[in-house]
Amino acid sequence: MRHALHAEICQLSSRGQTRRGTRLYEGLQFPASNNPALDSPKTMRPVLITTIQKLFLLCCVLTVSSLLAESLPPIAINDNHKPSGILRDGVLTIQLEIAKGEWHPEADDGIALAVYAFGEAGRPLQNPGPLIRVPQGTEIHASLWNKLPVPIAVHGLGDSGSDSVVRVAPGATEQVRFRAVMPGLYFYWGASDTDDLKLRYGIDSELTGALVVDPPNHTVDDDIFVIEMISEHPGFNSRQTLATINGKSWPYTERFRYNVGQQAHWRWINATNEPHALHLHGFYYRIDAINLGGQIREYHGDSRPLVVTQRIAQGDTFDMSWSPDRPGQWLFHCHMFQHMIPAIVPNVPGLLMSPASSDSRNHLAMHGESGMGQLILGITVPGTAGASSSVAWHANRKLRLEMSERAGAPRYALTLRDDTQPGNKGDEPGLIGPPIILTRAEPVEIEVVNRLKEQTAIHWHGIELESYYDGVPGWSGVGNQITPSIEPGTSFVARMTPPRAGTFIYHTHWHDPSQLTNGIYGPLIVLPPGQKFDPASDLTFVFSIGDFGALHELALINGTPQSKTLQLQAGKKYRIRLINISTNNQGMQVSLRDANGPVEWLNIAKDGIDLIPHPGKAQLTITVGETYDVEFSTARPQDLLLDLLLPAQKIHTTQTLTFTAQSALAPVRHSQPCPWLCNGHL
Ligand SMILES: [Cu+2]
Repeated sequence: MRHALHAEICQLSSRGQTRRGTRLYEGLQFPASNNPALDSPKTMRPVLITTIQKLFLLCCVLTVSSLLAESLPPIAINDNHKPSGILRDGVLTIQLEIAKGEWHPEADDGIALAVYAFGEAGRPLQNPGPLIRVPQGTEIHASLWNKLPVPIAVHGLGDSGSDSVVRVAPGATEQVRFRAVMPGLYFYWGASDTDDLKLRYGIDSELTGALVVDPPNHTVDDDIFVIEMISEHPGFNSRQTLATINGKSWPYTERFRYNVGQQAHWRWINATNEPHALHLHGFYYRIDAINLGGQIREYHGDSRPLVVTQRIAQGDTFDMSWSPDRPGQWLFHCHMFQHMIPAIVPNVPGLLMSPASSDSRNHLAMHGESGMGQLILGITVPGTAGASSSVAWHANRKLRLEMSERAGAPRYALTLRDDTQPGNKGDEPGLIGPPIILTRAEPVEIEVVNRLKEQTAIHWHGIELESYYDGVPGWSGVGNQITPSIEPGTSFVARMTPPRAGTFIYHTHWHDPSQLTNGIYGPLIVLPPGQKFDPASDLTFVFSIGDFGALHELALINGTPQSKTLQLQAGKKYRIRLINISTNNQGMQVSLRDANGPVEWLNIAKDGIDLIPHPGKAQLTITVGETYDVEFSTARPQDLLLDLLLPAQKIHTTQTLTFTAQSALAPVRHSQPCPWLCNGHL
């Protein structure tokens, strides 16, 4: 049975990758198991120690002692608020140094790691490196002194957008001169043995600094964030990662406090070897500019994309603006599971500073009651608890979302019942959570009932609601009213009045990947008032990654790796909602194709925000936490493939969409309960 399944789902993964998938889940569920110190044999054979062995041991002890004695200069954390160098008469002079230092990615007295870092002559090393920030037209005179015993190639110190590289031999100093031509957000970075940012992963991964060119007469009112990451190997799918924002990992990242109505301008640099999916809880944000590999695209006014999740590829940067209109505790974080759990210090040579750090390594992996770590920022918007929520709250609509366990995969079953509709006992559970259909501006209460043996929490992704109902246990809320986790046998009532119609997601915010790979998520669809949901023309495809035991990671469409053919009508217009709620992926590609490649569809919404409808190739890169809505129709009967490709994981699955002339379409009957949305005919 499993062999047949394996063959049919067209898995491209080799055995090696499958085994890596195994480690993924072992690593995620039991982060400490990635720690070789903990994987050491529990029993030891008695050993007869000879004189030679004694001498050898002595040498080892001496070597370790000398390593322990290695004293490195401290690396200061750089919040990117203070520009470096001396700016005089249109020329910025800066003396940069590159050396090895001691870095504390968590508490200042917490775990210590030995990494390469940039510094400015006469000042401590910094992570990220010194901020170079100049007005447009400034000439930059930089010197680079490499104090390391290895050569370093420094990229990005050149005319805006150019990929200049300066190679600095061990002990040497090089001079660079360039002009800041184009306003925008850039960065410079160094590496010891690669010229490809995507391949940088070891102790040189913290060699990054921001480079900002301001337009004339610019007033600085922004925050600049450099994302850096050390991983156990270059390229995709590292399961041991230490990712940081401006040199710190959550909960030690900078905290922000904004008043209701205050404007925030944030600027992000991805200097890591993986893309990220940056998601804001509770609010939308505007994209002001994107730097795609040196090409800056600016947006103005209302043409700025309005999103809740933005993908940022390796080497790219983007600028965003947002303003809170409700008080509470909010998060901004990477939605890739691996980058929002406590770091697992990668097993790369030279990183850990002392044997004692193996404890720290364990500590680093296990700390944090909420189970969160790495790429997360916390935001507090002060206000009064319940000021707006409890006053005159009344919901005509009351839903119950019940979670229970079941045998087999997926491990969890979700059912929805509408308490306001007498006799509604809910449908049979599908492979993922049922669609929750809400109406814009209609207050609703959703009671989340936990019949699992473990805690959980549900986040209403993309919905602008009160912080207390946002679903991050131990964090969301206002003042002393903080969202609890939903304990086994209890329930939590979430209130919301969705202000927009569109495609959203509900998903577990409990930091255990088994919930996210076993069905605790589903589509959240908000309709305009007066509109009825029509599953025959309104199709939802939820893309995710499933935990199928022996088969490891499988790409799923609506909860299944083996989608049934979907019978549709030629000549009929369909709204298609595309949702990515996978754990990790790098560039999930979704396309609708015939034998010649992607067909055309009409792009109509992203993250629940209507776009000016525009036709385009039916091919999208969708990152974790994004939703896209498109419209599609075909005049002639044909078979099309909805194709889901996760290139990094090398996994692939498809669903056939058969368009038949209207008269030829026979009614579809199901002999067994149909998994939710699996074929569009509920
Ligand atoms: Cu990420």
